[in-house]
Amino acid sequence: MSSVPSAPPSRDAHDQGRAERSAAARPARTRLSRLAPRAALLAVLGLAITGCTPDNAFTRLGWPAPVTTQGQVALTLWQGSWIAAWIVGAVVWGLIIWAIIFHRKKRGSAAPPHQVRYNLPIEMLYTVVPFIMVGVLFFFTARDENFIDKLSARPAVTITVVGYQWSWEFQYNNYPVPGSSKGYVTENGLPWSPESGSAQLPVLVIPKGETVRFNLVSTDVIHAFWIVPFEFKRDVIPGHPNHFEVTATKTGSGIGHCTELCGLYHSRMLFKWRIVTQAQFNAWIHAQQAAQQKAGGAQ
Ligand SMILES: [Cu+2]
Repeated sequence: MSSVPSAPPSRDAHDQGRAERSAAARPARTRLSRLAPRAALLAVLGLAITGCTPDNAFTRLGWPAPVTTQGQVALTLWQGSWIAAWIVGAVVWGLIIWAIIFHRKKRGSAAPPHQVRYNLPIEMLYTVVPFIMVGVLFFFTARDENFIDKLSARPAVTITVVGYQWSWEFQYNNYPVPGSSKGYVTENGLPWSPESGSAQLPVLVIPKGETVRFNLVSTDVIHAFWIVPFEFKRDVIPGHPNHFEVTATKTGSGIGHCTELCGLYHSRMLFKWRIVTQAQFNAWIHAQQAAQQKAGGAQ
């Protein structure tokens, strides 16, 4: 009886397989190591292009130019996610092409290419790496969501947005109108119609550079409040007030939407929005106060 234990035959076969594999992989590896810096350079160039070129629909990947600090954060998350997706895509495509080129069946050989299975390090790699990627995306999403959802203790302007079938009412709670039914500046209007078009839509005016809080309430069904370049929308739910804040970074105007199918005239549930300078806002709100006090309520 021999005292030297013999290695199991499968181990020999495994070692041999590994030796063959490493011999075959050597030229591929040198080529890969030459390609890697170029791929890295391309990735850095991609980042530089997105960061340095003028702000346009292409670099924003289809998004409109944001008009608030919160919108800018959402846009950066959108762009960052695309850059991450492209880098992952490039690595995966690179590996696929590498496998196709360097691990195909050899010409003139009847045998199939070397078959590999149960490679623990590789299996661990492709299990752990996706977890890391999800973790990274989760981190940036949670961080930005917290920023976008943050409510300040003392917003400069508070507006209660009332959604109803099929229009909006904007209540400027901190701007009193003595003697009116609501007691503060209230803007309302009519849904879009074929006769009057946008002429009678309600108007929302907010100042640039100030914290504006929106309190969202509904009197009937679920609506959703959406100003496209806010890069943000939020549901307006009966019995469940929602809130959010923005700080506008530029002046502008446009049409806001209801973005939750709420019935027959959902598509007509529009409003006009304007972001104006603080001086213009003050002039506008004083004019509204005077006009509404004269009229004895909402105009
Ligand atoms: Cu609606």
